[in-house]
Amino acid sequence: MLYDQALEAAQAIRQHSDVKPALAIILGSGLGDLATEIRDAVALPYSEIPHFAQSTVVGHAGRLLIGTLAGVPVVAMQGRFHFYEGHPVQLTTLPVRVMRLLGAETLLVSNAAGGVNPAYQPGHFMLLRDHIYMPGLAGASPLVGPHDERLGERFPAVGKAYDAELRTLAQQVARRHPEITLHEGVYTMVAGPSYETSAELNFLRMIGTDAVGMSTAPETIVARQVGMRVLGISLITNSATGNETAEVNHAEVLSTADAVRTKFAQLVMGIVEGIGAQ
Ligand code: 6GU
Repeated sequence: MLYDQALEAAQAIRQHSDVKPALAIILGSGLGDLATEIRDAVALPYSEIPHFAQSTVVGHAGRLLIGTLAGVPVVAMQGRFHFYEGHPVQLTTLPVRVMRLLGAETLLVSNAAGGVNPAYQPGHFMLLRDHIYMPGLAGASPLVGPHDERLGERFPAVGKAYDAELRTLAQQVARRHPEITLHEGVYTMVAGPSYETSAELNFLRMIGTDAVGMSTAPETIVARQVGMRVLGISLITNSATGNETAEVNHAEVLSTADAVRTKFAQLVMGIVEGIGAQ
């Protein structure tokens, strides 16, 4: 059972650290650097955690860190599991259940995304106000399967999945850093791993997408099922309007992430400090 797997993983992790994290962080493509800011960190490769899959993507390290960030006890995933790697979606979100079992009550989830809103430029950030979960609408939800009461509700409400108070906090932090542009918008998750065609981008824009990526929505849904507050941040790595001259590629995604890593660290550190003060 999924719940027993999560429990076994949490118990194995507790053998290595007795820190009880208040906050869980998922670091997206190229954003894993923030992990170096975690103090007194215990780092566990996913291969050492029962039931964890392996992260197979360049730019994703594949380890769990437990320590303190800006004075707040945290558990952080440096690298995540994607549906497009061939893992069942229930498995890609298992770490969220595990981090909740370790004690985390809030999830800060980040990703690299394409900017569909024409005002979004590479290097800008976007807070997720809401999401459209394309694979989930079509049946690939992490909550599909036999129900076990220990997992949470069978039919969780996700209408207000992204916490308004945490978004306000993030906006306040961004205002202290004039070099950071922080939008707020709708993230659409597609399964990938191919990027979108021009026609698909047209469609995504018509349905209200501001940024498009290949992760996050299933993790948010599971986090809501287990009762966590969620803050989602996209780094806009490229413009995905369908009118651009050059096609997007993974190297471009990583190089934009690399160029803004200091801004991302400032934003997240400020948010974590604010969460610590709550
Ligand atoms: Cl343009 N599309 C998708 N699906 N994911 C992305 C992206 C685009 N840019 C970064 N990640």
